[in-house]
Amino acid sequence: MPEINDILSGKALAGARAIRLIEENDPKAFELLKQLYPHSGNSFIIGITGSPGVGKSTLIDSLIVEFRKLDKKIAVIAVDPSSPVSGGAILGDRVRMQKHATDKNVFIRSMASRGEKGGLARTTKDAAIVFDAMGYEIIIIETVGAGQTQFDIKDLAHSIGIVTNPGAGDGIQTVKAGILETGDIFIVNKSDKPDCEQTFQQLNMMLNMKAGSKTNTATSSKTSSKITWTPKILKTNAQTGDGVKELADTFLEHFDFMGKSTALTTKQKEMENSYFNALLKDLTINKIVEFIKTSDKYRAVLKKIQSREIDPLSAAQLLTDTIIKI
Ligand SMILES: Nc1nc2c(ncn2[C@@H]2O[C@H](COP(=O)(O)OP(=O)(O)OP(=O)(O)O)[C@@H](O)[C@H]2O)c(=O)[nH]1
Ligand SMILES: [Mg+2]
Repeated sequence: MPEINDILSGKALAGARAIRLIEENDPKAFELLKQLYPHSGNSFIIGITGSPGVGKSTLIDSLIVEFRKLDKKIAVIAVDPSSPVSGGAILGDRVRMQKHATDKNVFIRSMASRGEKGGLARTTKDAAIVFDAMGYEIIIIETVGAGQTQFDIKDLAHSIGIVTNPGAGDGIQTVKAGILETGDIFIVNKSDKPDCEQTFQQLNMMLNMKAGSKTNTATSSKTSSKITWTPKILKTNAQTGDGVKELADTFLEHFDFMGKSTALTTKQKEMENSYFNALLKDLTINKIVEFIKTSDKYRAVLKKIQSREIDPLSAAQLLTDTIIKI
């Protein structure tokens, strides 16, 4: 098990060991995280999300350049990078972000889905705690898609950048996936491609419509005077770095904005709640199943399934309804 002090003093090897324990779902990781948690809560966590192949990794690579100019220590967690579009896979991401491989102030880690226990969201959160405790000022999480599960990028990051590309339909898709609500900064990447301006305008219109509908409902309530962040839209070329400085500045501006209002504290609380709920789910589920299995009812129902008196689906329903009555 890595030394806690080595992690806290930012030693890369100790950090890498901790992340490995998390990935392997080693019980030692749980104990380690308990000790690290009090030292976390200082990083600015950015989520970069968008469809496969929109250029998230390339953009992050360019963002690192900008953040390094500001002397920030950065960690990147690339979540489940397995898109078929770009050839996917962990190796691809490492290659794309390789120019920072020798910079000791940059830590890039890919994490693959294990499809078990709280899934990738919890593993990602665990890894973010390690990087946070190690003293990385900025943590960037790259994920494909947002708003699809109960515990996802909005529960992991303070600020969310949604990446799209120029071209018909992509803006519409964004809305369809219901992620318009989730984004703090919208990025039209691959600005070298045709129709960039059109996609920009399309997004702009959609965001204005959303803002308009919100204002209408807010005027009748006392919250109308509450200062809120207006989502920004930016155009970038991740390959040349065009517009990426503005993007880095906008992320920092958003963080600053949150810190000056109640938004940051509210967000932190939401993030903690989600993590706690995910942990609770993971820890209780096995216990409950084990408990149910010791009951006479379980045995009786099992017999009925075997004699085909009842189907397993109705049986599962019946059992959970009768045993768990809170
Ligand atoms: N023309 C152009 N190509 C770009 C730009 N940004 C990225 N690309 C290319 O788009 C392809 C996909 O880029 P990635 O950075 O791997 O995209 P991604 O969103 O991380 O992909 P996944 O992680 O697989 O979902 C690569 O071939 C990049 O070189 C850009 O601004 N302009
Ligand atoms: Mg990628």
